[in-house]
Amino acid sequence: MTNNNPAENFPAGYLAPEVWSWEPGNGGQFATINRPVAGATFEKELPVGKHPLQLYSLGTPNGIKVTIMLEELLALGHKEAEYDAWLINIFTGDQFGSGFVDINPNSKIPALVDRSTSKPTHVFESGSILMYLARKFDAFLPKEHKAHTEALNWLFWQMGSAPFVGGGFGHFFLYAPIHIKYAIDRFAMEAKRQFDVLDRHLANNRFLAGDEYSIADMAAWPWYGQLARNEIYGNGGKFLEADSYQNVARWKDEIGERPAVKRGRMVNRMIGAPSEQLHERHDASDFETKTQDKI
Ligand SMILES: N[C@@H](CCC(=O)N[C@@H](CS)C(=O)NCC(=O)O)C(=O)O
Repeated sequence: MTNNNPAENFPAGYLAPEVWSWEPGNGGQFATINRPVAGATFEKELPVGKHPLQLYSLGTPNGIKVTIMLEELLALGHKEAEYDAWLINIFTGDQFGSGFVDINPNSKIPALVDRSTSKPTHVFESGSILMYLARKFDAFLPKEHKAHTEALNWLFWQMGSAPFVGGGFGHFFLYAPIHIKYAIDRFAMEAKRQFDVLDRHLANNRFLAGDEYSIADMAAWPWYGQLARNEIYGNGGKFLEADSYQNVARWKDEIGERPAVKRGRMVNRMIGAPSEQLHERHDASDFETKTQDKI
């Protein structure tokens, strides 16, 4: 702490103690579920469907990276990419059930189990899942040396940058119980800087790895594309003037038109128009028959 004058702190009078202690229920969106310790809080087996790939997720930006990839793989004709997508509602604490924690000890969606291997393979971290699927199906990760490296550069860039957009900007703009100018200014500046990084790169590149659409685009679009479409964090995209980044706008429109992207973003989605919410996906036909407006 650089400011040790409690009167100037927020809330006034606050002085950070030498050792932090947990006060549950600070009023924020995740206050009732987040804790400073890891591990399961209750016993619950996860359901298992008929397909080789079992996805346990929610239709957040990190979640739909994976459903977009799976839908793209299926669109390419990879039948072994068929999957069951089960809903993990992080707002009610499903991520702390023993079955989920067994797959992802970090208690965050998305988590994938590949049951086509001799023993089921557990995969967590959205970037790791994208790489796992790209390698398994030899798709959406360019082979040419430079493009391959660029795809991984931008994939890892996105994985490192997302917490500033989500946990930083999104949290303090939408989820925090109060608006703190300092926090919003700090993270809005960083989010805009990231948009500018993308915009300058996309001025000379159709996709993040160059000419080839790749897992790097699938990782970045759910964040920057959806933020620019004002589909996450309320009117956060407007607040950041995300539509002023014209190369990002061109890229987000092109990717947003892909049928697999349109399908992928519906899976495990719990907000927005009922016709765009497919809470669980077990069959390709579910997009026609099982959206929330039809059941
Ligand atoms: N780095 C992880 C982040 C995953 C993540 O933050 N997931 C959020 C939803 S987007 C979550 O499960 N939050 C639940 C919680 O924090 O308890 C990844 O990319 O997979």
